[in-house]
Amino acid sequence: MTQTEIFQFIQSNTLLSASLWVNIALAGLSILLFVYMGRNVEDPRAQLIFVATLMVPLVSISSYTGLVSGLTVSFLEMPAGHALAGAGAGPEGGVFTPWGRYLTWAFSTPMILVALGLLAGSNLSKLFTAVVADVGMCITGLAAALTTSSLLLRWVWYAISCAFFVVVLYILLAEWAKDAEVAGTADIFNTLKVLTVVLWLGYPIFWALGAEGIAVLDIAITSWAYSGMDIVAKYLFAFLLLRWVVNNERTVADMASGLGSASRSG
Ligand code: RET
Repeated sequence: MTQTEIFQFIQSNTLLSASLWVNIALAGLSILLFVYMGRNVEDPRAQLIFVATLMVPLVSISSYTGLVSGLTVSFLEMPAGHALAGAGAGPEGGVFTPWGRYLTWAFSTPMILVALGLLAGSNLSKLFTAVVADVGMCITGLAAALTTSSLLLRWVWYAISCAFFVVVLYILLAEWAKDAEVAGTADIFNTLKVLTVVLWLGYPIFWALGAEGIAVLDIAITSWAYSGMDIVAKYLFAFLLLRWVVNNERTVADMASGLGSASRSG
């Protein structure tokens, strides 16, 4: 299928295309809002949290533009044994695979973790571990979606991705939760931690249930599931975090952190 045909396929499925356009609109509004909210932030650590958080809707608008245009979507023939092997939605067969999502998660989710790690007062080792495990999770998730030779190997990739995810969850739930107590940011950190853990768990669940997994959910429903989770995990998350940072800039500037003080030396 050519890119134009994929573009037309997406546009002709109103439910599917709405799930993408709505995120382009919300990401655009979030970018404007966050730039405005951050206009007077002066502390370097607070500024770093702002920049990392602002990257989330910027990556998102790029991601969804890639999907809606058909650039980062393919129709892939599923391996033998897959529920949709030999079938599929494309005119020439194949299963709708929005692989651009998984690719761009490798850029957006580390920004979420950097913002959370800074808020928790993480040291560099934990921040590094969380970020590389997260990138590993996204790239092996991409590999799962793109593997068409063997059903078993699709799920092996999926399992590897889950192993990386466990590392991220451990740092969020155990390490950073403790660090945030020491840093004096436990309240806001715990709220964002719960929001993050609950929502992020939804992604592998919907991947498994969607067309690329066991295919009990249709592609438009799966796309809405991701888009809905994205709205909360990205824009609402970012808004809550940034609103807190603006109102508590002093706390951020003075907090105990394993990364040292970002604002003053000595
Ligand atoms: C995949 C499939 C393989 C197993 C696992 C996954 C986890 C994905 C997650 C994605 C989070 C994305 C977010 C995006 C917002 O920008 C790749 C679906 C574990 C946790 C928060």
